[in-house]
Amino acid sequence: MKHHRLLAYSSAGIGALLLAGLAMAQTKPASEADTPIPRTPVYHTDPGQPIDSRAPTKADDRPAFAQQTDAPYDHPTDFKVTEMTGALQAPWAAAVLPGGDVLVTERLPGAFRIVGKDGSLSAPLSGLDGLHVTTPQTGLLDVVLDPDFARNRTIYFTYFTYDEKIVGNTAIARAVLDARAGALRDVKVLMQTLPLFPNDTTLAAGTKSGGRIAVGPDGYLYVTIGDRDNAGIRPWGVAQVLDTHLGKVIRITKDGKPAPGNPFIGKTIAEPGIKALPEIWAYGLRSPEGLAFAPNGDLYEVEHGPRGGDELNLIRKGVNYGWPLVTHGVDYSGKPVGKGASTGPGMEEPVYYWSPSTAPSGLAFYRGNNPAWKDSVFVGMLNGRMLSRLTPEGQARWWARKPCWPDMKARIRDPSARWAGRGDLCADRQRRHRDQRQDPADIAPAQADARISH
Ligand SMILES: [Ca+2]
Repeated sequence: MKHHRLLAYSSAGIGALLLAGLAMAQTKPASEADTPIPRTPVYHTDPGQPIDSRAPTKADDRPAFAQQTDAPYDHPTDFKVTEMTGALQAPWAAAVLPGGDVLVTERLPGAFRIVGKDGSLSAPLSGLDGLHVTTPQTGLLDVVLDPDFARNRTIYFTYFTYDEKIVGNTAIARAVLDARAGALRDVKVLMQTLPLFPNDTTLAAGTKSGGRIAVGPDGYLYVTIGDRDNAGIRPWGVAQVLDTHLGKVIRITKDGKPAPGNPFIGKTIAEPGIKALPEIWAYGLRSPEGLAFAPNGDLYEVEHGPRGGDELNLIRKGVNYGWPLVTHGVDYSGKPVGKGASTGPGMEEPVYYWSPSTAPSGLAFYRGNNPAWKDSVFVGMLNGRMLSRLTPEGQARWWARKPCWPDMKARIRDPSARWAGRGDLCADRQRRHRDQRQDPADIAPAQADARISH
């Protein structure tokens, strides 16, 4: 039986609002690789030292600049954890509603629920008929509120398509929330990303799906789409090809149209006559799990590398982030990916990377007034089982100088969104049996129960 918990997270009376949920298995997670690298990190919290003492997965890897990886630990501040509910099934994302209730997506089976600030849990909201999100194979992914939600009650969400018993790809929809009636109304599919199917039709739904949404300061929807590759010996090169949405950040209007100013509108790709897809904003991504705007308007993304080389990227218009041509990781077999390059001309470097992998998921920028967390972004870690805090270095580079909460023993899916007065964190506490065998410390009762004070 899986256990999933929604937890409150706060510090010194000035809080953060964080949400996280279920880990979704990759085809071959780094944690199941075949080498002696420990599957679950054992973290150290010595000030000034990296928390993860394992060697990089790619033996000859070199950071492109100082502090691109292995940032030192610094204990930032005390905080406590309070459980809000332990009754969620496979939560994937959450959005905090005005008033403090939390709208949560459960991925499998797909459902929207509202977690009351008193800890109550609603029945699944009605209104999703026709999207097939409650089939066992598919389900819901992210949800965000319209910036004008208080007036228009509009939400945007991602889900998996499902047709003729075959899972498809990530789709984007909107709806109007009627919380009092427990319903979604005016559900409208905005966009179906292409191609409809992965490179391997037996690939599990949700594998390298992307599906994170961020609403830009420009009012457009930015959405990550994973490369939907089965992570075989030869990576599917779709992230480098501009006539698919796979391995991209796309940018669309709230009606699902290509947003004005997108970089590849009207452009042809290598083969004459084949147009680049007009929704593409950036490309060369692998398995993007997090997407969020910083307070200064910059857009950041986190993604799973193959084995090692999980990345934090600063996403800019038209830029190529390199997958699968360059990576700081290696194939699951231990062999190089492609030619084994870590960097290359025209390929944007991650502003920070993790190796070995920790499986970063959601992102949330701190916008509160606790000075200890000023300028911070929080990253939930799945395999890494921690909440990481990153702070800026220089003008544009962010790094994990201050990873926090390394002893959580929980997979953090989506630290999210509203930072006011208190903090909430939804933490998935599912364990893999294999992990339990590997890490005796992890067999102990999770440390994230009910309340923790540090
Ligand atoms: Ca990259």
